[in-house]
Amino acid sequence: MTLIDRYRGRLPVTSRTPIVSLGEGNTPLIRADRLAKAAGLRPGSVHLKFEGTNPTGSFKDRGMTVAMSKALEEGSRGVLCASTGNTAASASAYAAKAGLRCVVFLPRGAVALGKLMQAIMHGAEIVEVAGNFDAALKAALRIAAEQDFTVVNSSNPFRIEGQKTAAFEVAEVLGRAPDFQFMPVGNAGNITAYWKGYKELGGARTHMMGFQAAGAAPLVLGHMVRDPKTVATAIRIGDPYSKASALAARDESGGMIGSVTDGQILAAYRFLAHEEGVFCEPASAAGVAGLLKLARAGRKPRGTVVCVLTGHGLKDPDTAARFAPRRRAFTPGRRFEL
Ligand code: AN7
Repeated sequence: MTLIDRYRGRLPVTSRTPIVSLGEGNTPLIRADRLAKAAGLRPGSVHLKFEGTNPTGSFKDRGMTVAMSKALEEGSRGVLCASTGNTAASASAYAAKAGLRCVVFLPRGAVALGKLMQAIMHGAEIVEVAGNFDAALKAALRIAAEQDFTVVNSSNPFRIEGQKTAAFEVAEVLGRAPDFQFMPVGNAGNITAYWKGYKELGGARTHMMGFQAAGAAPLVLGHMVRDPKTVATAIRIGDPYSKASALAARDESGGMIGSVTDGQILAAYRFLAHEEGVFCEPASAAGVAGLLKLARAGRKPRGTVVCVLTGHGLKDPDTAARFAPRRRAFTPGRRFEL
């Protein structure tokens, strides 16, 4: 069953909406006892919502199935987005499936290799922007409005509607919403979507704990960042579109939005792959880095904890390659000691 069919009653679709699906959603919630131990928490209290198993390898697919289905229903002439990579990869694939034109505005030199390859293979029209994501988004919104293209960034409310289904899945598996949720924050659509999802389930109780990279932390600093910098290119965003709803999620839930350094992000990224067997992309590890940072400062969460891992590690082979281990040589015919 498609994600839209599974949650049809809670999504803005009708029997006339043509569904564009690639088999998104229904991602695993993985018990993470080594992570729990590292954070000083009880076994069984920490889970990873691994969104890397979505069709294009990120959570964007949940929103894209709804946004693309609605674009098709509305007779759109084409879709357009600005992206740090994952939105572009997802839009490219779903537009290919829908048979719609897809134009992606990408910050030059700042998109992980795997994401760029996805956009290329799905036949998107790629526009290189001489500037960062914030400049690309501004241009994309203006050009799409002028020329009547459908924007499939998270400014499109159908994206948020689709992405809130992840909260439903988490609550279904746990039997109720978690006490704490740790997640990365970039353009701030996903924290907005999860909070909407938990609220729709009633009795919202999950503390929303969002983490930005220290070099790209406008929601922590309280002002936009002109030249955002971080190894986690997915969240290299200085002026988040959904900042108001992200701050509302933080305040309504009694949560926080904090920052983690690139060193903390890469340590969490490596820990998850090494100790939990889950390979996510660097940005995805920001929430886990935040959990470990708070735990080390003696601010341990109580109850059940979910960390959202937003994208697959294979998206960004160049960052993984930095961790090249010692390699041993084998010569055929010689004995090899294990
Ligand atoms: C892996 O693709 O903004 O806070 O243009 O790819 O909802 O923006 C990606 C964001 C977290 C942040 N993790 O989510 C884009 C883009 C990964 C991401 C985020 C992104 P939002």
